Amino acid sequence: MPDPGPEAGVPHGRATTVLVLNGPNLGRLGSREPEIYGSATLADIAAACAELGAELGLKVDVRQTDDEAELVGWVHEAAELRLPIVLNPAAFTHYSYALRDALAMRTAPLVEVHLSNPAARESFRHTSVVAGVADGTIAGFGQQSYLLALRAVASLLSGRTLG
Ligand code: CA2
Repeated sequence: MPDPGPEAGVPHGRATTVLVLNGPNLGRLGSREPEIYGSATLADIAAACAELGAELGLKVDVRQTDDEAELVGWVHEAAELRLPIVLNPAAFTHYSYALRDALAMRTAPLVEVHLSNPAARESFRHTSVVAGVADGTIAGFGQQSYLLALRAVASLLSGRTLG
């Protein structure tokens, strides 16, 4: 792939694209365990992200896969094009060093999100191998976690996050 240049992923009068990437089983949201994950489907979340993205001047590209290799491929794409990522790695959060290594190659903002609060659940969910390479993590707010993450990306892109 050709070098995307120093300004790739940064707006020039057109919206920056944010990849909103979702790992295994999240395509089945809304069907089971609403007390843990809420009743919104991934399509509902995608629609809410698109609406907020438009307000923030961001184009939102929501994807889901059950396949680790496909997710790693999308992260490579984001790294090459310098696109910001909002990522719910789902179960990959807790053990995918391949995903972590791919994420470590990127330079644009990365916000990890979870619908539930993994820290308040089983001990195997207390470790995120992704968190250490993310700009930050938002967890426990259902579909609002994604919207808060988009706001964090907008803030990071404008350089205002810690101000
Ligand atoms: O809370 C989150 O967003 C999680 O990333 C969800 C993952 C879980 O492994 C993480 O520890 C926390 C699980 C996603 C399962 O998706 C479902 C979809 C439909 C019905 C039930 C679960």
